[in-house]
Amino acid sequence: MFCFQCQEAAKGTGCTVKGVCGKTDTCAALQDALVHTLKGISLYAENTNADKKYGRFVSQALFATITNANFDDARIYELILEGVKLRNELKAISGANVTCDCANWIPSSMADAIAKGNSFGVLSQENEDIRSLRELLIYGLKGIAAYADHAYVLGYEDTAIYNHMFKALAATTKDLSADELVAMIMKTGESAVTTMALLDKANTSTYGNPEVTEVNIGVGARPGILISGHDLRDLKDLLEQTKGTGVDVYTHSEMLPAHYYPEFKKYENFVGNYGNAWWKQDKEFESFNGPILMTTNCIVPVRESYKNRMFTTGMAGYPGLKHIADRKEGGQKDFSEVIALAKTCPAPTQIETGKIVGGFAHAQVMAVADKVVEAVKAGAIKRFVVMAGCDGRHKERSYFTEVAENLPQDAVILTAGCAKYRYNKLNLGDIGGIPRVLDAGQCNDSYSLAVIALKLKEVFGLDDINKLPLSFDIAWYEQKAVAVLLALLFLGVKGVRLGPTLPAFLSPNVAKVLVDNFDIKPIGDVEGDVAKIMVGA
Ligand code: FSO
Ligand code: SF4
Repeated sequence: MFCFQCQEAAKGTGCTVKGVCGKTDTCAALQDALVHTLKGISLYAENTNADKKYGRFVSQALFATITNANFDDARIYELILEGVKLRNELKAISGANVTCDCANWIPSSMADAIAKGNSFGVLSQENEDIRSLRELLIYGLKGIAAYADHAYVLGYEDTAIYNHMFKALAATTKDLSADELVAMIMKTGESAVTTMALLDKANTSTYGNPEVTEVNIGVGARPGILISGHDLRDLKDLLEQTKGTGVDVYTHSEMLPAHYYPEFKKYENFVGNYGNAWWKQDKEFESFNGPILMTTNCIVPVRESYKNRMFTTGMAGYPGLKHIADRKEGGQKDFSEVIALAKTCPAPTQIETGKIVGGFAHAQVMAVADKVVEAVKAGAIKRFVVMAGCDGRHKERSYFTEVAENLPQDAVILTAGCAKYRYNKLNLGDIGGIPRVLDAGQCNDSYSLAVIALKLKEVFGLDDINKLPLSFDIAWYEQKAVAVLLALLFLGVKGVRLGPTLPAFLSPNVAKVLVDNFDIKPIGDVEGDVAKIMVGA
């Protein structure tokens, strides 16, 4: 295997024996064979007016290959078989004669698919710059795919997003120049903005606009179910089905922002958030005592002690865990087994107490825009620092906690994604009632931060987003963060600091293109970075 798609790639170069994430070499090969198949679908779909079902499939299958989403060989192989079937349908519809292997291969067995993945993996492209550009493109698409699937689940789709996915995936099979690939990457940034905007519309139209909320981080005395991942519709079904059963529902990691939505506040058994970011789950799932439902990534290698009470659903998967089937159209998923199990479990063990505050998505911030603008004009707020993205295991990530602690009192942190767990319990105070850490929501809600920035640009009458008193100090881990980064670049944001390390998939030449054109920089030492951030350097 060779995989270097996430920030924790072994030795900062790539996982070759087994993923640091736990992905086995067979699963990695199957995922590579799946992406190969999706390229075949795309080569036919890009020139046909393909039905939405093809775009939906490509989104869901790409989503399954995101870091920590699906470790289940059998499920990935099923997706390959389904993909080949859909590709052959499109082949017949288009009547085109495409010679690429990805457009024609037919797996005879799982072993055959593994062999295919091994011969068409990342390293099959020998030119390191072309490899780097193609993979950057694919990783951006994976992030978009995840967000597009969340929007689809809520009934929101946009064929332009699917069409771009086809074009871009097809582009990775063609003999394109570096410049042409860079242009496709920029278009992918545009598509990431469109997709995050669509998901924002889906979430807020369905569940209301997030509002300022205090979230309990302690526990109650009743048994509970812990829901993690990003899928809000799964949460809605679970809340409906646990109502009046005596079972409480808690969020973990990226599900925390669900508490900010008016629709979910209606449930008296939706009691709080348990624990921290995804990578601490091996300890926190143990002490939670009750069932855990993973709706999306991030799953870490599952311990025996809670294996029997952990479930996956949607595109998440893990061998040996029970998988809750998809809902029938218009219906709900059936969580009765999860609820029945919860009733036999003790209440969660308390690991902390208190509250955290969040809910500062665009509508809520706009509602207090006057106050914010006044604080900037009066000099009470000197700088906004976007510290969105992901958390992860690396010790170097304490950098982000220390930056948060060391920023002067007149700096406000704008956050989204699980990166927030590095500083959202620090009690950094407020500026005239405006908290110094404003949490917009999940990683996809980075879109909200962009909307807020564009609004501030308008209010201050500026012609360039980079003239705002705004800096970006982004933590990344997996491919959704790549999509968010490409979206920022498309929006013209310059000078983003990226850490804890730069992506292993950027070759020196491609990294140089990003530095030269967008002034992307690696994080440095805390003191130096804080000083530079405060003067916009
Ligand atoms: Fe975190 Fe995982 Fe949301 Fe990612 S839970 S790391 S960017 O999947 O998706 O922020
Ligand atoms: Fe390694 Fe990350 Fe790939 Fe997992 S997803 S195999 S940790 S590079």
